[in-house]
Amino acid sequence: MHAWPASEVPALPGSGRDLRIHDTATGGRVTLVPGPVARIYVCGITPYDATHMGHAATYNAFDLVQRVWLDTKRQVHYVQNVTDIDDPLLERAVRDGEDWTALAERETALFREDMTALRMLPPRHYVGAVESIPKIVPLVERLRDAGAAYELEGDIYFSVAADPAFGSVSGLDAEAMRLLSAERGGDPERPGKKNPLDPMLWMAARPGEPSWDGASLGPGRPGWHIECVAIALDHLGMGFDLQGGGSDLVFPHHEMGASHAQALTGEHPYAQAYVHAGMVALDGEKMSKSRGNLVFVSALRRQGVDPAAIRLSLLSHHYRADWEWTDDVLTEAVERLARWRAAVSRPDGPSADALVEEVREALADDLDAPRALAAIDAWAAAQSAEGGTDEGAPGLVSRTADALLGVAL
Ligand code: 5CA
Ligand code: ZN
Repeated sequence: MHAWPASEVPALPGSGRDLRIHDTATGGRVTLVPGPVARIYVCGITPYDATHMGHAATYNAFDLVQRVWLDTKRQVHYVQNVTDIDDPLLERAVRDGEDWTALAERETALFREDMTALRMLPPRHYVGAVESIPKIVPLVERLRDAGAAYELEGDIYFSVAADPAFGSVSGLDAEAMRLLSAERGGDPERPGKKNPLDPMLWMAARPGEPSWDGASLGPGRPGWHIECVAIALDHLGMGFDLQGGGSDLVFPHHEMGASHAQALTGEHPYAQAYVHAGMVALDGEKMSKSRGNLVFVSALRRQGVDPAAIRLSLLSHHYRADWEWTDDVLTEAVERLARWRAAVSRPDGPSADALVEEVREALADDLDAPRALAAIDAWAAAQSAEGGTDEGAPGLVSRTADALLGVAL
């Protein structure tokens, strides 16, 4: 699959700082010190509806990670998937009497447009589940042949008992896992499983549903977690720097993904850090395609909202916080954007050297975007109150907002 075009990232004077970020697995901060090429995998969309503010907030968080790394002069090898075959996509296609491939292609195209408008840096590899099936099948066969997977009425399940480290990503107890598994695509009630939590790796073909050649597995389609593992191992390998997604993916998705990969390779860990963005809500409930309480990026763009203001709305919340989308959030962002643009449009201003360092430090400190915004707010306020004589300052502020926050002034 192709990704979307990259916006330019201006170089800043001096050099960036290493990222200290909250890791779900350890429950504390870790300092990530990647090699010259930082490796990140972020779980992509299931394309059955348009990009909502919750998705955008999650991708914003991991875009900041990339920008911090680029500022340290590293390259970034970023991989993202598209879950272009899964139950919710098929269910929506049936509901709307639409071909499921057409639905997935249309929504993926809209996602690319939204990401481009928001200046989210594209992944180097943007990979669909369907195109990955030839990579997934041999992994499932290997797990089965190693005794880490078993068959149940034609379906193949992963045995969580095969990974001694199972549970170390989420740190949840068995009961909490069971509840979340039932809520998030698992089938803990299905009789015959070795452990109720065991997730499906390969689903045997069902009448009326699409299926693919699974070699010795028989015709069917891939489970959700093995999809991301196959793509991440193919493009990044074990021990990559950061696995990202929203906090709704901690369990089962990222727990199971880590276990699949650890059982396959005998190595630990799958990722150096597991990083999760908070959930964005509307009217008190998590924004989700299944609930339908959505504010779409594309709808705001159609209404003429500047994408930079949408981006500032996202940046005004800490990525780990759960927060509520309201009209006021957007109104404040529109006002902030106007203040910043007025401040950088003058030929000179107060020195911005300290501001660059403050924004760098804020982001390196667990992606504290609100603190970064406050630093630029303070510069803009000083510019409007007393101005300054530094001719390079307005340009430097613009480049800082663009390079580190993805906001074009
Ligand atoms: N395709 C899978 C991941 S492999 C999936 O979860 N797709 S999704 O379309 O449901 O979500 C895409 C990304 O947005 C995931 O990282 C998910 O955690 C995140 N996300 C979904 N809803 C919200 C929300 N309300 N707030 C913040 N992030 C969200
Ligand atoms: Zn995923």
